[in-house]
Amino acid sequence: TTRPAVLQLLPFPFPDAAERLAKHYELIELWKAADADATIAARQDDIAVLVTSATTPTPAQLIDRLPKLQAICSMGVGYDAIDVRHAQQRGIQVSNTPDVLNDCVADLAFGLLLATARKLGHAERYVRANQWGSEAVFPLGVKVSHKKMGIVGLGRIGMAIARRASGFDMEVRYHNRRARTDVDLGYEASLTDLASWADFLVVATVGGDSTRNLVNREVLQALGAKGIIINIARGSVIDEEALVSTLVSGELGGAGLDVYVDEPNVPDALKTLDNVVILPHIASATTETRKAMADLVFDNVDAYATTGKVITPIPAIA
Ligand code: 8YV
Repeated sequence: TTRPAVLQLLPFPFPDAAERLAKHYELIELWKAADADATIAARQDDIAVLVTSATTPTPAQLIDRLPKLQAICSMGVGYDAIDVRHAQQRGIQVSNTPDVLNDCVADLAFGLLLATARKLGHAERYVRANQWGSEAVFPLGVKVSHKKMGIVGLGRIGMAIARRASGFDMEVRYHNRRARTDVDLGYEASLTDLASWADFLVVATVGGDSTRNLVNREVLQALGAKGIIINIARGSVIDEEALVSTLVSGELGGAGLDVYVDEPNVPDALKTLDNVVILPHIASATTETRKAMADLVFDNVDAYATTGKVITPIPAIA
């Protein structure tokens, strides 16, 4: 009899991860297959576990090609690329990798804030272009310490960002669908009011349909010509067309972005603006954190193989 198989959709940065998988399952590394469709068709009845990631499309159409699928284990905390509701309706467990990446994502939120407010990217280009010492005086940035930070989505990553803000003597308020009862931070029921109050607005929500275009033109205009928006969540949370036009028009002061609507495609207008810092979705991309994420993926697979339950299940989606 063939061993139950794990269908792994993407290469992981750590070779030992694959060895760990092989302990319980036959490993099918889909990206190595000459014909991915044929590989899935040939092994569909053996595949018990699917290993994917927060940014690897895992739609219902793929899930339903695997009639014996019992668990989907994803690398990453976000799950908007996975049809979790459909999987759960089929009784398939879905796991992600929460918490292990909170520090790095929150660190990068501050890296983006400092880089945008103090114009670090622009300054680097200024020096590399031998402009220092020329008539082109480098422009002043804005102070970060003691300013007002609005956090959109005060979850585990949002709380890590709030802790860092206290180290910068910043005042923090937040917007969620509902106020939290376990934090002593100010709550704004209106996102527009939060944006009007804040000097800096940091987007830390989940992605997907529930938050699509949550930060719209009105919110961006309320943040205003001296305001800066930081996005370490998902590009879909901000109306990207409104973001570009308010940055170009000067209605919005600046943006520090790690995520975009159609990655890896970044709107060209953003690449020409000196009041914008643009990064290639690297918030969790450190050796330590990606290793911890990969380990947690395979801990989930191991746990499923030995107990029938994943360790970090995504909560049931109604
Ligand atoms: C990575 C992420 O892009 O965790 C997430 O939701 O977006 C990032 O950590 C993802 O994990 C792919 O490896």
